[in-house]
Amino acid sequence: MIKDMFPSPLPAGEGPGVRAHEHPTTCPLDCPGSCALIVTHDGNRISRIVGNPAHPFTRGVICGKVARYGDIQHGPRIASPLLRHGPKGSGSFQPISWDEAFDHIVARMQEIIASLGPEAIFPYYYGGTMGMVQRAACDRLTHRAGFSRLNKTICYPISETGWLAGVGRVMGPNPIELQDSDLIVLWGINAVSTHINLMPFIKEARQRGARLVVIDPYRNRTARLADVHLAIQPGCDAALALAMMNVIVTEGMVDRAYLQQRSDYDHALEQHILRCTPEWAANITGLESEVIRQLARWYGTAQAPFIRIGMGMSRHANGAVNVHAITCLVTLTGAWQRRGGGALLATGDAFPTTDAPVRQPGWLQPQRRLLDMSRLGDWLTDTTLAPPIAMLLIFNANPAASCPDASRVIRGLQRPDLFTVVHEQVMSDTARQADLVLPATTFLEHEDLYKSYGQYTLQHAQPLLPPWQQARCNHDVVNELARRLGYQEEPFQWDVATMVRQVLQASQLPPPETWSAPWLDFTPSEDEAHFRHRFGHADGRFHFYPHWSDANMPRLPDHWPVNRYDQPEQRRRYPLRLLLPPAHDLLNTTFAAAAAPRQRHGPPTLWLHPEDATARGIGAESQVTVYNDQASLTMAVRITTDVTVGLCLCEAGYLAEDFPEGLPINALTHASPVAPAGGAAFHDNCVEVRVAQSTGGMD
Ligand SMILES: Nc1nc2c(c(=O)[nH]1)N[C@H]1C(S)=C(S)[C@@H](COP(=O)(O)OP(=O)(O)OC[C@H]3O[C@@H](n4cnc5c(=O)[nH]c(N)nc54)[C@H](O)[C@@H]3O)O[C@H]1N2
Ligand SMILES: Nc1nc2c(c(=O)[nH]1)N[C@H]1C(S)=C(S)[C@@H](COP(=O)(O)OP(=O)(O)OC[C@H]3O[C@@H](n4cnc5c(=O)[nH]c(N)nc54)[C@H](O)[C@@H]3O)O[C@H]1N2
Ligand SMILES: [Mo]
Repeated sequence: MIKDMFPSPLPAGEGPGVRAHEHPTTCPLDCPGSCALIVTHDGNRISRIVGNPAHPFTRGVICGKVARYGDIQHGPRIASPLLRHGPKGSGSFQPISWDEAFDHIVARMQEIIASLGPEAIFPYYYGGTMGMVQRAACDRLTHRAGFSRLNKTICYPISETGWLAGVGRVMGPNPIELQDSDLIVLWGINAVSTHINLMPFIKEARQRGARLVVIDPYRNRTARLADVHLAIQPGCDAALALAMMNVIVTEGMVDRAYLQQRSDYDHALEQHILRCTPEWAANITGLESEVIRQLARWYGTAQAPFIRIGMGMSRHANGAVNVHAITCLVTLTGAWQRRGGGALLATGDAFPTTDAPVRQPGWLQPQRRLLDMSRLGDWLTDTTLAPPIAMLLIFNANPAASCPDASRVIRGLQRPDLFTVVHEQVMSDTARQADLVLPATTFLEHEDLYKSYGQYTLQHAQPLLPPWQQARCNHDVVNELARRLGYQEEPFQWDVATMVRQVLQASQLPPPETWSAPWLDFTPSEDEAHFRHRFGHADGRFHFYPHWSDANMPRLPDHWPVNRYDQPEQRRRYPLRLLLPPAHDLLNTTFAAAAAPRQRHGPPTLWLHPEDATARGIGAESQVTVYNDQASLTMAVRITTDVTVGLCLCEAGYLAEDFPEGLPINALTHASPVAPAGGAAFHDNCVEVRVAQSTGGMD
């Protein structure tokens, strides 16, 4: 019956890897895997979610979070539009109809447009769903109406600018080639937690004798599996890469013919590398010079070394410079050329797709201001911003918890003159602060196309279940709002299925009915993926000399000491560095509102080295208060050598209600702009820690 309501391009029970009563779909979450899933359900409830064994990258492997997506699908959801009726943030709402909700929003929008102009309205979205149709739907309304535009910096641009500076194109060897590598370096990526699909390929390579090296400031789940874990100090990766380059030059492991043909390498650069000795880097990175030498020798003599660069390592003020330096190392030995070798950050530029029908860039009014999403707290609280933000329209994002300087974001959300609309599945920290909450469908309830950023397939997924209660999808909400504002353009009349087909047509791709599987494979040829004939820049060469748009950035690959910890005043007042990496059982803050994943994740806990604990009189049973200029948060402590002296961390994703202070973990992060393109330095924090007062002092 459901099948008739929601016809599938491949009827249930058909298609590669799929049996009767099983339905193919795609994980919509913001993760490089974009896993192909198979869902078993009875028309209302899902009973099983597994990876699709026939998908060339997923190969049946998915993470535990998504296997238990029922936690969200059938957990407490927003059932109907809700209008605030207590004070902001009190969580007190009354159900209203969709009609009333649209009337409220449209009346308020018209009032704001008339009094302050359309730029006073700021639509904000991010990673709740990565679907091409649903995710950015509100952009076409932004462009048509002239609202403030969103600069999407929160995740990717720091690493992207670092990668593009050298390579010029965002793609690289197929990650499946990890299985053909003889030296795998996971550099600032916690793959066991954030990209599980890499692990089977790595396992295969190791069975054939490959080594696994993990470069990460703490012993995370991935580091535990490694042959060697290098516990580098945060924000120092360029120093390590340069010192490895130094050893490779001095010990004659450079591929000079390749450098000459494919790069701008020159004598001046070599002189610079010769100054960056392992001893120099040891001082900066906290690693021993002999360890650096050994790693460089392994790297320089490996047949096919593959470096998977994580976005995590880029979340520092100097992140782009560090990513660029790693790609320089790969070029020095010519490792790019060889099957199983090279490096990968992301895959986006391999796709021939355009989302122009969804976002309608042609309607863009270029004079409209562009606001860096990572600085939302500033925009909401800056009294000089003209016009001020009078309405926030939030889709698939939870900025009250996921944005840096979260306490400022929350202060902003509590402004009495701000009207906040949040389209959500669950009562997130942001929804709680809203004036109006709208119920959103899940990926099991709406159609979409999914482009991956960690592998090379484009996937199509049909809805498998009817929308729960009154939930509506992003696409439909945006189109209804636009129509009520009087916009007549055709894209505002299209339904989701039409939009999917428009996107495919604009991308010169066939409609999904004609696909032989729920995916199309855009894996580049091996020559293209390994940049064998050219890199992405106009001159076809790899650029050791980056052309940063910000003149303050170093002209050569170099260690660039601009992080918080590099400022003596910060270091004096807040001597511990704090990392806030993603949690294994959550996805950013998705799942944090559901009971079972929350329980698995456990209460907020600070990982602290025994020496740092002793110096502060902190014992295993203590509650600790972690503080800096931005905030003060109380949590449990785990005293462990999984972190080095001077470093502490809390695996993130926590919500405001998880702390006695009522603020989310990102209250401890700062939102200073990151060069050259904006973004959030989530791991660049200095803090001090003391025993929490409520525990009654020292133990
Ligand atoms: N379970 C889970 N999976 C996720 C997510 C999640 O929240 N939870 N988030 C998803 C999203 S949106 C993204 S963008 C990806 C991100 O996934 P990854 O690219 O893996 O990035 P992170 O997990 O943020 O950080 C990876 C590691 O970088 C380390 N790191 C921090 N600073 C440095 C440094 O200066 N140098 C080095 N070498 N390492 C450093 C951290 O300690 C961490 O272990 O994961 C996706 N997958
Ligand atoms: N401390 C720290 N903070 C971080 C990071 C970190 O490593 N450390 N990582 C950062 C990164 S990489 C990212 S990408 C950002 C992500 O930050 P956000 O984009 O805010 O992602 P989430 O926190 O997962 O919140 C997404 C919300 O969208 C909702 N949602 C899901 N699907 C839909 C849908 O179809 N429609 C609508 N309307 N809503 C939907 C979910 O219920 C969820 O509440 O977080 C950043 N924050
Ligand atoms: Mo992300």
